[in-house]
Amino acid sequence: MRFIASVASAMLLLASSIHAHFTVQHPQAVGEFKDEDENSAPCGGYNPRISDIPITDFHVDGDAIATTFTHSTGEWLYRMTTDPELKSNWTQIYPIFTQNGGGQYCSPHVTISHEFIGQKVIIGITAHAEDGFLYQCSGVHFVEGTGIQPSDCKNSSGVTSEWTPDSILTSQLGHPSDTPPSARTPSVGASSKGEVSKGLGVMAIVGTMGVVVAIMMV
Ligand SMILES: [Cu+2]
Repeated sequence: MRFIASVASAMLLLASSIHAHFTVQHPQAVGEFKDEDENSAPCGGYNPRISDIPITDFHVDGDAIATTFTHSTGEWLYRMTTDPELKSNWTQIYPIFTQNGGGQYCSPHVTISHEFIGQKVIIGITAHAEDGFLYQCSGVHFVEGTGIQPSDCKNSSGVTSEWTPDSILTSQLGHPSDTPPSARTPSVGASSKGEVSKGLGVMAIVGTMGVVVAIMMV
């Protein structure tokens, strides 16, 4: 009996460690950490209001972002937004990279444009792991200067990283519906734009007819 119980608890422990995805050490993550909600955008099952959360000073000339990853490989995107609703305006603040090897990873010198000094924003830390996108957020106040590197800003042994263009992660930036079409396709001329919208109109009509036919058939 006792043997079965200890095996069961060991398996439970193993299962819980497998599902931890990742945690954030710096800057302090906001909200209660909920493992099962970590795949929910933008912050892992939590919608922080910048006025209600702990805020950490983040030095624009270089400060640390540190995480602990339970997967053996994945891509990372650090982003930020000044949108209080956290719905749009996500801007990349560091090159996307691949982490090989699980465990601690620290980017000691993430820099921010000086135009944001004095602002309080949400930094989003997003991982693209084998089980999909995973999200955490931190509330920061951008201040002048360079931060003192925290003592736990280090990589676990055997962890390596390399810059990776990850187009799937890039889709987590901005917000497509907030971008006017002209800004999305600056090279399209006025006349061809007309053709495009005419084409879209036909597609919309065909689509509507399809729906009507589908309804009639039901
Ligand atoms: Cu995971």
